[in-house]
Amino acid sequence: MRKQFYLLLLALLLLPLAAAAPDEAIGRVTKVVDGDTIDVQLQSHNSLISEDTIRVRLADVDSPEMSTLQGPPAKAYTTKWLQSAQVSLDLDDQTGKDAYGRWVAVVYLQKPNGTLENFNRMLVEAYQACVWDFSNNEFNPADWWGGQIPAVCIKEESTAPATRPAVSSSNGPFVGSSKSNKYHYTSCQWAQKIKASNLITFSSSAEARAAGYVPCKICNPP
Ligand SMILES: [Ca+2]
Ligand SMILES: [Ca+2]
Ligand SMILES: [Ca+2]
Ligand SMILES: [Zn+2]
Repeated sequence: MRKQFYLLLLALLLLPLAAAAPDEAIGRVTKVVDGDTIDVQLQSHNSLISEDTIRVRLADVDSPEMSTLQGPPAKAYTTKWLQSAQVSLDLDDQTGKDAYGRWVAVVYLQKPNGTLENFNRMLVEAYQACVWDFSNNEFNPADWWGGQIPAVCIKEESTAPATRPAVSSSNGPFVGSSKSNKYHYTSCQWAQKIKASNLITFSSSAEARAAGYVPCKICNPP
Protein backbone atom coordinates (compact mmCIF):
# COMPACT_ATOMS: atom_id res chain seq x y z
CA MET A 1 0.00 0.00 0.00
CA ARG A 2 2.69 2.43 1.04
CA LYS A 3 4.77 1.50 -2.00
CA GLN A 4 1.83 2.17 -4.29
CA PHE A 5 1.32 5.53 -2.66
CA TYR A 6 4.90 6.55 -3.34
CA LEU A 7 4.67 5.32 -6.91
CA LEU A 8 1.55 7.43 -7.40
CA LEU A 9 3.26 10.43 -5.83
CA LEU A 10 6.25 9.93 -8.12
CA ALA A 11 3.99 9.69 -11.15
CA LEU A 12 2.25 12.93 -10.16
CA LEU A 13 5.58 14.68 -9.68
CA LEU A 14 6.82 13.52 -13.07
CA LEU A 15 3.64 14.47 -14.89
CA PRO A 16 4.50 18.14 -15.54
CA LEU A 17 7.99 17.12 -16.69
CA ALA A 18 6.59 14.58 -19.10
CA ALA A 19 4.15 17.10 -20.51
CA ALA A 20 6.92 19.62 -21.15
CA ALA A 21 9.32 17.13 -22.71
CA PRO A 22 9.36 16.96 -26.50
CA ASP A 23 8.51 13.30 -26.75
CA GLU A 24 7.71 12.98 -30.44
CA ALA A 25 10.64 10.59 -30.55
CA ILE A 26 13.01 9.22 -27.93
CA GLY A 27 16.10 7.21 -28.63
CA ARG A 28 19.82 6.67 -28.38
CA VAL A 29 22.45 8.25 -30.62
CA THR A 30 24.22 5.48 -32.53
CA LYS A 31 26.36 7.62 -34.83
CA VAL A 32 27.60 11.18 -35.15
CA VAL A 33 27.94 12.01 -38.85
CA ASP A 34 29.19 15.56 -38.35
CA GLY A 35 28.57 18.48 -36.02
CA ASP A 36 24.93 18.91 -36.99
CA THR A 37 23.90 15.44 -38.19
CA ILE A 38 23.36 12.28 -36.11
CA ASP A 39 21.75 8.85 -36.32
CA VAL A 40 19.24 7.95 -33.61
CA GLN A 41 17.93 4.47 -32.83
CA LEU A 42 14.40 5.06 -31.63
CA GLN A 43 12.81 3.52 -28.56
CA SER A 44 9.52 5.30 -29.06
CA HIS A 45 8.10 7.69 -31.59
CA ASN A 46 4.87 9.06 -32.92
CA SER A 47 3.04 7.78 -35.97
CA LEU A 48 4.91 10.10 -38.37
CA ILE A 49 7.92 7.78 -38.33
CA SER A 50 8.10 4.28 -39.73
CA GLU A 51 11.84 3.61 -39.33
CA ASP A 52 13.65 2.29 -36.24
CA THR A 53 16.79 4.32 -36.86
CA ILE A 54 16.59 7.79 -38.35
CA ARG A 55 19.12 10.32 -39.54
CA VAL A 56 18.57 13.66 -37.84
CA ARG A 57 19.65 17.09 -39.07
CA LEU A 58 19.68 19.60 -36.23
CA ALA A 59 17.15 22.29 -37.07
CA ASP A 60 18.10 25.91 -37.76
CA VAL A 61 21.82 25.53 -37.05
CA ASP A 62 24.77 24.77 -39.31
CA SER A 63 28.10 23.25 -38.29
CA PRO A 64 31.11 23.47 -40.61
CA GLU A 65 31.33 20.67 -43.18
CA MET A 66 33.81 17.84 -42.58
CA SER A 67 35.82 18.95 -45.63
CA THR A 68 36.72 22.18 -43.83
CA LEU A 69 39.22 22.70 -41.01
CA GLN A 70 36.43 23.50 -38.57
CA GLY A 71 34.44 20.35 -39.43
CA PRO A 72 36.29 17.78 -37.28
CA PRO A 73 36.27 19.94 -34.09
CA ALA A 74 32.51 20.42 -34.47
CA LYS A 75 32.04 16.68 -34.93
CA ALA A 76 34.23 16.04 -31.88
CA TYR A 77 32.06 18.35 -29.77
CA THR A 78 28.85 16.64 -30.84
CA THR A 79 30.45 13.22 -30.31
CA LYS A 80 31.59 14.18 -26.80
CA TRP A 81 28.03 15.04 -25.76
CA LEU A 82 25.80 12.86 -27.90
CA GLN A 83 27.54 9.59 -28.82
CA SER A 84 25.47 6.80 -27.16
CA ALA A 85 23.44 9.45 -25.31
CA GLN A 86 19.72 9.27 -24.62
CA VAL A 87 17.93 12.06 -26.52
CA SER A 88 14.43 13.42 -27.01
CA LEU A 89 13.59 14.84 -30.40
CA ASP A 90 11.26 17.70 -31.23
CA LEU A 91 10.63 16.81 -34.87
CA ASP A 92 9.67 19.51 -37.31
CA ASP A 93 5.92 19.28 -37.79
CA GLN A 94 5.98 21.44 -40.92
CA THR A 95 8.48 19.72 -43.20
CA GLY A 96 9.47 16.56 -41.32
CA LYS A 97 12.36 15.38 -43.49
CA ASP A 98 14.65 17.65 -45.48
CA ALA A 99 15.62 17.17 -49.13
CA TYR A 100 18.26 14.60 -48.07
CA GLY A 101 15.79 12.41 -46.16
CA ARG A 102 17.01 13.59 -42.75
CA TRP A 103 14.52 14.39 -40.02
CA VAL A 104 14.77 18.05 -39.04
CA ALA A 105 14.67 18.30 -35.26
CA VAL A 106 15.71 20.04 -32.10
CA VAL A 107 17.69 17.50 -30.08
CA TYR A 108 17.27 17.47 -26.32
CA LEU A 109 20.01 15.81 -24.32
CA GLN A 110 18.74 13.97 -21.26
CA LYS A 111 21.01 14.78 -18.34
CA PRO A 112 21.49 12.16 -15.59
CA ASN A 113 19.36 14.29 -13.24
CA GLY A 114 16.46 14.11 -15.69
CA THR A 115 16.63 17.65 -17.05
CA LEU A 116 16.66 18.24 -20.79
CA GLU A 117 19.23 20.46 -22.50
CA ASN A 118 18.64 21.92 -25.96
CA PHE A 119 21.67 20.61 -27.85
CA ASN A 120 21.06 22.82 -30.92
CA ARG A 121 21.56 25.78 -28.60
CA MET A 122 24.60 24.21 -26.90
CA LEU A 123 26.25 23.74 -30.29
CA VAL A 124 25.87 27.44 -31.13
CA GLU A 125 27.03 28.58 -27.70
CA ALA A 126 30.13 26.39 -28.03
CA TYR A 127 30.93 28.13 -31.37
CA GLN A 128 30.52 24.82 -33.22
CA ALA A 129 27.57 25.99 -35.32
CA CYS A 130 25.95 29.12 -36.66
CA VAL A 131 22.28 29.87 -36.26
CA TRP A 132 20.71 29.33 -39.68
CA ASP A 133 17.01 29.94 -39.27
CA PHE A 134 14.88 28.41 -41.99
CA SER A 135 11.36 29.80 -42.16
CA ASN A 136 9.91 26.54 -43.55
CA ASN A 137 10.08 24.76 -40.19
CA GLU A 138 8.26 25.15 -36.91
CA PHE A 139 11.28 26.36 -34.95
CA ASN A 140 12.39 29.88 -34.08
CA PRO A 141 15.92 29.84 -32.62
CA ALA A 142 15.27 33.13 -30.80
CA ASP A 143 12.98 31.11 -28.50
CA TRP A 144 15.99 29.08 -27.36
CA TRP A 145 17.46 32.20 -25.76
CA GLY A 146 14.23 33.75 -24.49
CA GLY A 147 13.58 35.89 -27.56
CA GLN A 148 17.03 37.20 -28.55
CA ILE A 149 19.70 35.28 -30.47
CA PRO A 150 23.09 36.14 -28.93
CA ALA A 151 25.69 37.71 -31.23
CA VAL A 152 27.52 34.46 -31.93
CA CYS A 153 27.19 33.49 -35.55
CA ILE A 154 24.08 34.04 -37.62
CA LYS A 155 23.66 32.92 -41.22
CA GLU A 156 20.97 34.37 -43.42
CA GLU A 157 18.52 31.90 -44.92
CA SER A 158 19.25 33.39 -48.35
CA THR A 159 22.84 32.10 -48.15
CA ALA A 160 21.55 28.56 -48.67
CA PRO A 161 23.87 26.79 -51.12
CA ALA A 162 21.18 26.46 -53.78
CA THR A 163 20.69 30.20 -54.05
CA ARG A 164 24.14 31.52 -53.15
CA PRO A 165 25.67 33.36 -56.10
CA ALA A 166 29.03 32.07 -57.27
CA VAL A 167 31.78 34.33 -55.97
CA SER A 168 35.46 34.24 -56.70
CA SER A 169 37.47 32.95 -53.77
CA SER A 170 39.34 36.23 -53.39
CA ASN A 171 36.08 38.01 -52.70
CA GLY A 172 34.87 38.52 -49.19
CA PRO A 173 33.39 39.09 -46.94
CA PHE A 174 36.28 38.54 -44.58
CA VAL A 175 36.39 39.66 -40.99
CA GLY A 176 39.01 40.79 -38.53
CA SER A 177 39.23 42.12 -35.02
CA SER A 178 40.30 45.63 -34.14
CA LYS A 179 42.45 43.86 -31.48
CA SER A 180 44.53 41.82 -33.94
CA ASN A 181 45.98 41.97 -37.47
CA LYS A 182 44.54 38.69 -38.82
CA TYR A 183 41.66 38.42 -41.25
CA HIS A 184 39.43 35.35 -41.57
CA TYR A 185 36.69 33.66 -43.47
CA THR A 186 33.48 34.41 -41.57
CA SER A 187 33.15 30.66 -40.92
CA CYS A 188 36.54 30.45 -39.14
CA GLN A 189 36.35 29.37 -35.51
CA TRP A 190 38.51 32.36 -34.60
CA ALA A 191 36.31 34.75 -36.57
CA GLN A 192 33.38 33.48 -34.57
CA LYS A 193 35.14 34.39 -31.33
CA ILE A 194 35.55 38.07 -32.25
CA LYS A 195 33.39 40.30 -30.10
CA ALA A 196 30.77 42.20 -32.08
CA SER A 197 32.20 45.49 -30.77
CA ASN A 198 35.64 44.64 -32.23
CA LEU A 199 34.43 43.17 -35.53
CA ILE A 200 35.69 44.67 -38.79
CA THR A 201 34.36 43.47 -42.16
CA PHE A 202 36.34 43.55 -45.40
CA SER A 203 34.69 43.07 -48.77
CA SER A 204 37.84 41.53 -50.30
CA SER A 205 41.25 40.20 -49.30
CA ALA A 206 42.81 43.20 -51.07
CA GLU A 207 40.89 45.51 -48.78
CA ALA A 208 41.98 43.54 -45.70
CA ARG A 209 45.64 43.57 -46.76
CA ALA A 210 45.49 47.28 -47.56
CA ALA A 211 44.32 47.82 -43.99
CA GLY A 212 47.46 46.03 -42.73
CA TYR A 213 45.79 42.68 -42.02
CA VAL A 214 47.41 39.31 -42.80
CA PRO A 215 45.64 35.99 -43.55
CA CYS A 216 44.75 33.78 -40.58
CA LYS A 217 46.87 30.61 -40.65
CA ILE A 218 43.94 28.47 -39.51
CA CYS A 219 41.30 29.32 -42.11
CA ASN A 220 43.86 30.51 -44.69
CA PRO A 221 41.86 33.06 -46.69
CA PRO A 222 43.25 34.26 -50.05
CA1 LIG B 1 26.78 21.72 -41.87
CA1 LIG C 1 7.47 19.14 -33.24
CA1 LIG D 1 13.10 28.17 -38.27
ZN1 LIG E 1 40.73 32.26 -39.34
